[in-house]
Amino acid sequence: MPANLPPEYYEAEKTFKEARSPQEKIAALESLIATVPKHKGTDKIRADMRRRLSKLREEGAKRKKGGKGDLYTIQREGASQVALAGFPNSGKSSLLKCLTNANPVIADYPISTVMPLPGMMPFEDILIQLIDLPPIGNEATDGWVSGIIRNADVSIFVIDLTEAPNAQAEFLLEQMGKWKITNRGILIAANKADAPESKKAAEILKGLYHDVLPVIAVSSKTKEGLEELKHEVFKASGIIRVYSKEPGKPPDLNTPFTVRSGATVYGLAEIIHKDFLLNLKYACVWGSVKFQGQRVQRDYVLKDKDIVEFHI
Ligand SMILES: Nc1nc2c(ncn2[C@@H]2O[C@H](COP(=O)(O)OP(=O)(O)OP(=O)(O)O)[C@@H](O)[C@H]2O)c(=O)[nH]1
Ligand SMILES: [Mg+2]
Repeated sequence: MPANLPPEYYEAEKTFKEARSPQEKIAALESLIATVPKHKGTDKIRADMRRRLSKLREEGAKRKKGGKGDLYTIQREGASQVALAGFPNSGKSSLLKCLTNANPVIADYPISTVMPLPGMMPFEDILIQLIDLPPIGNEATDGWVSGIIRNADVSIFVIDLTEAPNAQAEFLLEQMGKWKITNRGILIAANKADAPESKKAAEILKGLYHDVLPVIAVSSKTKEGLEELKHEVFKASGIIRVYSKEPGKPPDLNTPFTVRSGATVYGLAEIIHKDFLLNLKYACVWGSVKFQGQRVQRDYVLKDKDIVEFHI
């Protein structure tokens, strides 16, 4: 970390890290740039930040031009984006309501959901975006629904344990195959586990599918299985949380960086700051290492909840 950055920089950096929407990010980055003193030693940092700012502005402008189609695309927020897919009445909206701050229509008639609705699900110290969708198998909506599922990092198949669950799972997997949606995080939330016949149905479903994808029995009525579901969603997202630390100071455990699992110290440096990337001598890591605070090379593969201190 360059020695000559003022304390306001670190405050502003924190706000930037916490910014979620593109508008918030742009505003926070503008404030961050303003805190960097202008001299030769900070030329690189400022140039890098200005590049990042113009990229964010370009992305914002592109999004605005999107027009009508935008109704059916959901802007990414949080650490990962998760689509809820399933048959009518399987309980997608009920799960969204249990797990997030959103307030969807829940009804005992089919196709009560007609538009995509996002909500933010807290998982420990991060937020994950869930998107409620109309049911699969409806010609009028399948086009854009499949688009949202394709773009998401993870899909949850919400299956009603009281209505031929095995056939639902088979149909949904087949449909994903037809849409060529493969090679991504998918899991099954076997819903309505509170119903009398559900225990046995859940066991059969797990027996059929647990080699292929996680099957979690849940109930939005009793809240059974919801914590396990959150953990599995996090795992399927393929991300880890890492915390940064300045030499001689305690780590900032409030605002994790989320990076792809398999990311190295070098990869993290790339995300945090170009300056780290160019001048990195070594890093110290707490967490996954054998000796806490151990020096590691730049190709060290980070694990969830590691704390990283960069030395430049
Ligand atoms: N017993 C029981 N009923 C549930 C559970 N979750 C949802 N339901 C009921 O199932 C019905 C459908 O729930 P919704 O959440 O609207 O289902 P949906 O999948 O969003 O339905 P569409 O939007 O029409 O596709 C409602 O009557 C809910 O009260 C559950 O865990 N247990
Ligand atoms: Mg619904």
